[in-house]
Amino acid sequence: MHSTEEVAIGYDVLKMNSRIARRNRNTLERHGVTAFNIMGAIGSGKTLLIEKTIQEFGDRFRIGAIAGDVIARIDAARFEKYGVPTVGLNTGKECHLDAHLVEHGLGDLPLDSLDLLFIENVGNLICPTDYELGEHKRVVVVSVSEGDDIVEKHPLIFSTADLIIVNKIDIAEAVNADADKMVKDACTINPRIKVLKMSLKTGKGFSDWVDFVEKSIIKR
Ligand SMILES: Nc1nc2c(ncn2[C@@H]2O[C@H](COP(=O)(O)OP(=O)(O)OP(=O)(O)O)[C@@H](O)[C@H]2O)c(=O)[nH]1
Ligand SMILES: [Mg+2]
Repeated sequence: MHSTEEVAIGYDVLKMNSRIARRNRNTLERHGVTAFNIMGAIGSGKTLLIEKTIQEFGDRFRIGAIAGDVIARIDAARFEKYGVPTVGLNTGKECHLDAHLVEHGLGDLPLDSLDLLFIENVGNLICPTDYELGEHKRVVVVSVSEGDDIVEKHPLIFSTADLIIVNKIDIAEAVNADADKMVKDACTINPRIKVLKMSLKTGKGFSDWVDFVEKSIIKR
């Protein structure tokens, strides 16, 4: 047996995070930048989604990127090779980005010269849920290879998301996954969520993502 005491630390940390996230959003909007928080488990396809988006929008919109990783600049380097302004943020032992880290990242980006900002969160379906960053849209990328019960097992992150991308449908049969079940689970958890089935490998579903991004753009 052990006794427990309630302390307000967690609440205060999240309250403080939300306050900084609001400040980030104001900063972004002052510069006319629309920001996307790209979340999802390790290896679900977050970096590839952003890379393909940079290639797609190359001439039409000015894109910046923030790559959140526990260590190293491997994903940041993947964005930089397209010549887009990029900041790599390392979280060390933390399994999510937070608004304070992102505020520093915004300070290192030429916001006046950007239209869109893609923030790749640390690979995880749990920790990023509570931490708003100041983004305009919250996107979760899940892969069919995570198992088709992955959505119902992690309801919280989907309950706060604007869009879920069920990715790697090209290998659904090989991994014995039912992508439609994943879609159905997401809609049950969050009837407001938009859902896209996609293969970043074959390009299936990508044009719907392009539409989503374009419709999300904030007015200056
Ligand atoms: N077959 C297939 N492979 C894909 C697809 N999308 C991504 N991949 C592969 O999945 C692997 C992981 O993709 P990333 O984009 O690096 O995944 P991530 O979510 O950024 O991973 P972390 O940053 O480590 O969390 C790479 O080998 C991609 O080529 C897809 O639609 N189909
Ligand atoms: Mg990545």
